[in-house]
Amino acid sequence: MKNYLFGNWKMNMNGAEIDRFFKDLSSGFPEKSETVMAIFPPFVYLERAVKLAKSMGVADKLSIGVQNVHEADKGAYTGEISVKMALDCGAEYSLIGHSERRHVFGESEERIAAKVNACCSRGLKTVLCVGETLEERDRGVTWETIERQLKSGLSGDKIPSDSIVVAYEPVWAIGTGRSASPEDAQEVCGAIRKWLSGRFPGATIPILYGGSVKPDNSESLFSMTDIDGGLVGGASLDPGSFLNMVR
Ligand code: G2H
Repeated sequence: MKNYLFGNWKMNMNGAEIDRFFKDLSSGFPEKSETVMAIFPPFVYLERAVKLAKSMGVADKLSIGVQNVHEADKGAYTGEISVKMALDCGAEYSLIGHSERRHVFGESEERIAAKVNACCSRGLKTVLCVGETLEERDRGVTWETIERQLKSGLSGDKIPSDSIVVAYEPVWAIGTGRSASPEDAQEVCGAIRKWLSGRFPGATIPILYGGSVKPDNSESLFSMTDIDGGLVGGASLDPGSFLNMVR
């Protein structure tokens, strides 16, 4: 299994900051790395990020992804973008079902499944995010929650296993500075691995952990058996921290 480091910039960074990020990143970029890397900028900067990655000579190791897409190809959906548009701008990955989409924007399980299917049918690799709230953890229904999200999100019958990455992001650990302990994260990621082996027999699907990952806790999290890497928010905005976590 390869290692993964994906940076979800959320609604951060402007053009000048992105230019500086890539300049700084390229100067410290590892010549050889086994880590699959991707950055998910706000969609208005997708093309800029793709061009910068190419011009800095890192495009073969660093992919660009989109943080959200609409499931329809086109139409009267003000403010939305389609999978085709994201692909046209050079995106290789999408993030679907992030907790901020589920809980802040009220995305339903059905909509998330429709988005996963739209991405898969168009050839956009998909990071399906799952995670329980603090209330669900306290009620002891962590696994029921994750299993429901996996079952629904991956319910399509034409999902190619090599297009899917699963990110476990406990909602209570996102942007709070409070990461799950490596053991807690491993317990859930191990259960996700087991579930995925039933859904996609023989497939190797990467499982990432996300939620307040930073350079000083990444090593202990990424050393867990069923954690193949990280989906990092805040700490991915700094090129030094990003490279540190890759190393
Ligand atoms: C979880 C994570 C990235 P952060 O949302 O998806 O963000 O690392 O800031 O908790």
